[in-house]
Amino acid sequence: MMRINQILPSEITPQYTWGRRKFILQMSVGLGLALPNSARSAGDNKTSLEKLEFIKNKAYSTTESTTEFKSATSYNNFYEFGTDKSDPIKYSRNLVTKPWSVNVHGEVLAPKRFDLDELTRIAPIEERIYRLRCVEGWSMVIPWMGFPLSKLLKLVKPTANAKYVEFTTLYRPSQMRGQKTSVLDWPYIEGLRIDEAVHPLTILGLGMYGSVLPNQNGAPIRVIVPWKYGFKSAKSIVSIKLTETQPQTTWMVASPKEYGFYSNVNPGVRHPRWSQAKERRIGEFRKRDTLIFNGYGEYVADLYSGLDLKKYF
Ligand SMILES: Nc1nc2c(c(=O)[nH]1)N[C@H]1C(S)=C(S)[C@@H](COP(=O)(O)O)O[C@H]1N2
Ligand SMILES: [Mo]
Repeated sequence: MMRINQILPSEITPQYTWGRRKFILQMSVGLGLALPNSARSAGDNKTSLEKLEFIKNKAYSTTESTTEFKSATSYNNFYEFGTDKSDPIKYSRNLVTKPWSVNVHGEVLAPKRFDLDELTRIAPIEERIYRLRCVEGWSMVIPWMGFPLSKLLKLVKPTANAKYVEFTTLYRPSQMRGQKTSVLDWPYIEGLRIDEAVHPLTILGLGMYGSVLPNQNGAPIRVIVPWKYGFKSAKSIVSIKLTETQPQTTWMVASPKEYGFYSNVNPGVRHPRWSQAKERRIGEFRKRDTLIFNGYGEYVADLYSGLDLKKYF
């Protein structure tokens, strides 16, 4: 990494953001902005990813051992790049993630488009080591870097009509080859009830394993909802819209009998084509019992008291 002889950004910005700012400064001063995106974001090479400053949030982190970086970045679901687990790492390299912004709008008093730099400064970046459970029956343990979604939502002042939050992924077929096919209705849309969205476990992810997100994991910003099936955690988002009515999510539209709006991890509600009672942790052979709410029941069960989780699956 090139060096520059200027005031350290750490002297002018809070501790938790200066890692990113230092990097951006070095990139623009030392190398110019024409550097191919792949050099910044090749997920198969951890050292090429920009490091993030963060504080560990132990209270919300599992102490289970984390999944290998290599597995978490090469075995992915990101249909924008293809349906094979190995497609995202292969075909996401040329996704341009700078500049990037997220439009936060809808039922809010103060709609705003936030650029990535603003997003990184909303709150201290925390490490949250979360389990991620895919509806397909496998799981991982990933150290995410992010901050609570509630901190962003507060800034735009939701109106009394805001009952749901809708997340939209980038639509850019020229760089997302899967969007030239019709495996799903593009762009990818996911949603949460507002109380789920502002729950302290729900975060916006900016990184993993101490560095920014590799493209295949949803660079530069994604949603992470650890008690729900992985598909609720939309990647590479460009829009957050607060709505009065329940969003039509991509997987509900694709297959309503298989994928409901709630999609809480639930060993008692089978997918029509397979049981959800067991799961396999990537890196292990044995199967383990699936935990209700992916093991986060003590934090989130209250959100669903009185709701029939077989009906609202
Ligand atoms: N935009 C978008 N987001 C997405 C998906 C996708 O295909 N497109 N796949 C989902 C699924 S099914 C899972 S299991 C997780 C996987 O996240 P990971 O690859 O970072 O482990 O991303 C989710 N987010
Ligand atoms: Mo998934």
